[in-house]
Amino acid sequence: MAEYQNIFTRIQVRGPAYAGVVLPAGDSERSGAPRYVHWMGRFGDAQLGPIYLGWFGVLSLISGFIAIEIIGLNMLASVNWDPVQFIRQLPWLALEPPAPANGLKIPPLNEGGWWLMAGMFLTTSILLWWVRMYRRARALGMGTHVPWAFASAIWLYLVLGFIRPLLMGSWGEAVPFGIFPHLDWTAAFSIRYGNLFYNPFHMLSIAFLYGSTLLFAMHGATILAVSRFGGDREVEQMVDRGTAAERAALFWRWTMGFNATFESIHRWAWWFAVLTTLTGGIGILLTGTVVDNWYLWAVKHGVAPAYPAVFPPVPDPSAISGVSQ
Ligand code: 07D
Ligand code: 07D
Repeated sequence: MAEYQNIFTRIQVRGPAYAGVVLPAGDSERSGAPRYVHWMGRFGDAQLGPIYLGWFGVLSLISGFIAIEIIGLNMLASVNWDPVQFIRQLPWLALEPPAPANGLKIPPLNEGGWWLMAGMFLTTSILLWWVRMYRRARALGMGTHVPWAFASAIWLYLVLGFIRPLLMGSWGEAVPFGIFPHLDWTAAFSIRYGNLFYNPFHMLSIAFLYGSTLLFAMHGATILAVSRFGGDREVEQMVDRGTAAERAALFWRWTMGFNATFESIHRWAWWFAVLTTLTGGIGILLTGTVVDNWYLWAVKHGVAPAYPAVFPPVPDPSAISGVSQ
């Protein structure tokens, strides 16, 4: 028997196409005859379709399209409608939120109004996509773990672009659309509020983010390593622990003294991923609303040492004149 090596081998199991379980009355039909695409099978499942769109899906795609259209056309306008410069400069182009002085008023289109409109459409699109995910999970009789995990990401997104700007009383606090501009915003935000590293919720978010990658690597590797014993049939190994699960568990008990189970590892993964954006959103929400300077906060609470008296006092950036308030 040829040895089954699977670091690089991706097997493509191909049975008769399966349309899925019967959907509840009132749901629209799935569209498209199933096809097989070899190259899709290299990365995921080779079966393409049927796809379920439904009204929430269609409306979400329409609003997402409008949002991208508004962002793209504004960026194109910013390079004088020159398509070559648009492509060349794309990573640097931006659609910026209104200036801080505007507060929460609806600004003229060219002074942040387009940003507000794009944000509304993008948010509508994301929320409708969430509803679609929730409804599809229910329609299939599944748990709603995926939509709730997505909700955690949406929480951070809403805090960054909507909830916190509302609390701060200015759309100008929100994130611009654009690839590098949103990185500049991230760096500026950290500096403006006294270094985000000292925000304990940023610390927690980082620990969960790093933890997620570690867990993902450990879990993916473990399952691949025992798939020659049928370990990739994870659910069967959960309810009826076989030699694959025994070996996988023993491996981790040997190497680190503790092992998750075939079931619990997925709960670990779910919680780590979900907590990354959940704690992150809390950290951003507190910034500027409850805590104005994380470094000074950390000094006050004994997390960071104060600079020795030989240095001049550290000014609070918000107190420096010339900085937008
Ligand atoms: C791999 C799944 C696929 C998703 C992809 C992203 C768009 C944006 C729109 C040009 C893991 C699709 C991208 C639809 C195109 C326009 C207008 C997910 C995977 C491939 N960021 N961020 C990126 C977003 C924030 C930060 C990349 C979105 C915060 C840093 C991409 C949001 C802060 C770095 C991107 C968002 C922040 C990035 C790769 C929303 C703090 C990078 C993303 C909606 C959290 C990295 C040039 C990725 C990079 C990067 C998208 C929010 C920080 C463009 C949609 C405001 C430090 N971010 N980001 O792979 O290369 O995600 O930037 O909140 O270094 Mg960001
Ligand atoms: C953004 C959730 C929203 C996304 C949604 C997706 C579409 C596209 C496309 C289908 C990512 C919508 C999708 C519209 C559809 C297709 C193709 C999740 C998002 C709904 N930091 N930092 C974090 C680190 C520093 C700063 C989190 C590390 C500096 C700010 C994470 C370092 C400064 C914010 C993290 C570091 C700074 C963060 C993000 C190191 C900059 C945030 C978690 C080693 C100088 C965010 C509390 C995440 C946050 C955040 C990591 C450094 C600023 C753990 C490792 C000190 C302003 N940072 N950071 O999952 O939550 O994001 O902070 O230096 O807002 Mg940070």
